[in-house]
Amino acid sequence: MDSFQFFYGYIFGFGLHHVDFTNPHRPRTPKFSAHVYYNIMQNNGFPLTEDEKMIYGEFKKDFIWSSATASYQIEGAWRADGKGLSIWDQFTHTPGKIFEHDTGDVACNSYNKMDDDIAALKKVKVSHYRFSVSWPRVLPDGTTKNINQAGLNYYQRLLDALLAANIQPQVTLYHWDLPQALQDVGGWENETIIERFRDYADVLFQNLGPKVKLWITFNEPFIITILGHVQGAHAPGFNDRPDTLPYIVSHNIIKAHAEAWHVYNDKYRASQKGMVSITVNSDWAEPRNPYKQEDYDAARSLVEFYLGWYAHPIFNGDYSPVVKKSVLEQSLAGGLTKSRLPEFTPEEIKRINGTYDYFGLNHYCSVLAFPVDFGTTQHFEADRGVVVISDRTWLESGSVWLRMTPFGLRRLLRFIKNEYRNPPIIITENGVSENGPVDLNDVHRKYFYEQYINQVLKAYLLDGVNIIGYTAWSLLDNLEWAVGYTERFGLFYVNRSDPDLPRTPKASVSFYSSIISCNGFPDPASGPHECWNPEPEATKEPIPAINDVSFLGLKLSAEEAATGLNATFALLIVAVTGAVGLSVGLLLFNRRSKRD
Ligand code: PNW
Repeated sequence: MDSFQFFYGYIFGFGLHHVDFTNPHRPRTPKFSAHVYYNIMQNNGFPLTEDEKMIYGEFKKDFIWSSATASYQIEGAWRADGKGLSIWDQFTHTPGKIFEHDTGDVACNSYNKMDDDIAALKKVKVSHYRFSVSWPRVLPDGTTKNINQAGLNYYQRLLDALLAANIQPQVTLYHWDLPQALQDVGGWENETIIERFRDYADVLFQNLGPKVKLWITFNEPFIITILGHVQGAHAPGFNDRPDTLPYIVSHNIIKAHAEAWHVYNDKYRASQKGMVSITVNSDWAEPRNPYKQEDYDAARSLVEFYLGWYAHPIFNGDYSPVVKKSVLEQSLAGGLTKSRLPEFTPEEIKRINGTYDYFGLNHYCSVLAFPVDFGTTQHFEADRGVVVISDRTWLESGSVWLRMTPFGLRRLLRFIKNEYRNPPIIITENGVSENGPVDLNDVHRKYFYEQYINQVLKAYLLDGVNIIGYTAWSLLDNLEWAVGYTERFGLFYVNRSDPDLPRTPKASVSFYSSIISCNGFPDPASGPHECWNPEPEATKEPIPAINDVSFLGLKLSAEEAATGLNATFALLIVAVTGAVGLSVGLLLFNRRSKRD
């Protein structure tokens, strides 16, 4: 209990119980820590919580099991066969934008390595493959004035190869590679883009539609808006109007989505019988302090401004009341007479509402939210009024923004069920990265997929969420946007130091493939199960080091070559003769001592 602390008297309370020293009876009250300690003693340790316990069971029949990529991240062939330039070609070729000046010029060369990609998909045993179409490959200047048949042919060949392998396509129309020609006239800021996007969608539905049953109009409007038009970390790289630009861009994206959906609905649905929707991404947010109502409100606000920004107009009609209220109040606080959030007309609300055939969700992680008053600042962040942090006990990944928080996926799925009247949900992305040395035995990814997919199973079996599909991001290590090739999300490792860019399965491949074969998690108590057959470790093939280089006829890692070069230069200053021999000697010594 709190007691006398010598020099400090009674100002520090070390106790599990608070003692009221102003009261002559010295009453004792247990603090929260007393309850925590009591539970530890009761349990004789730390048993798994309900959240952490695995459940066993199967997903729906005909569940969609998929893996995903995106055109700019894998295709390469940036100027092949009449392709136009995209804003990502422009952005990656602008000095200082991408880590180590990486570009998608070659990427995984999937434009020329279709067979390898199909072989990889077969190895994972997915039922579906999610890829995106490069708009400027099909329409080089973004408009239908000039349709690039060679570009269309590539996607036709890909669809044929997938169907021949009994893999169904999920096609994304827009995964961020806007034709540069359209950016030159204002990109997503210019509302004529709504028509341009509708026409582009029409071309794809007409030409590819007979072979496609699942369409995604936009991938992650939030990231397009915030990273591309508020922070400037993604193409087109704007950060000069964080008060208005995000709202204008998002407004046009939502309308463009709706128009594309209507084109499909009016012209193609009857004959092609597919489904069209949008993929929104969202973190899940918990209150930083679970004893503060303001933190609950902040967590709610975060999700409303993330998922809800797009989902509310499309699934419920109009912007969410939380978003409307916050942007209006902050606009007025800044001395404006009306909200910076554009309004939909009643006709527009009607036209947008209901333009979905399922709910496409990308999810990676959760955060802890709390409110911050930004005063009169006119900025998207100030409108939202929320700051987020992570819990340091959450496992890290190869990306700073991504910590492993499987529990959040189930909660987000439940939120979608309750908020948007239980739509069918396809998880169109979920995955984890590593960076640094290559280790094909990716235990962290196996753990990630096991834990996250198990939470999806709980959402389905215990919460009645109508989940119809799951997609692992990503099939291949690929260009991770502004961080280049350093953060690797792939089920397959792509050796970039070999010009052939070979794909090698990581251990997670056979693990994910077992979940797919079992359509869930079979109970080990009733086993063994034939479907559950993950290989204990990744292939024993030698692991190629990244950036292998030749130095004096030796095959060395970049690091070793640098040691050799430095030694060579240093010794050259002292004496030219013998320097090379000595540096090679040093190098070999260095290598051996590392091995030892
Ligand atoms: C998604 N964040 O992007 C994209 O759809 C993929 O192209 C990408 O490779 C993948 O996730 C992994 O990053 C995101 O900062 C980018 O929260 C950033 C965030 C989330 C998703």
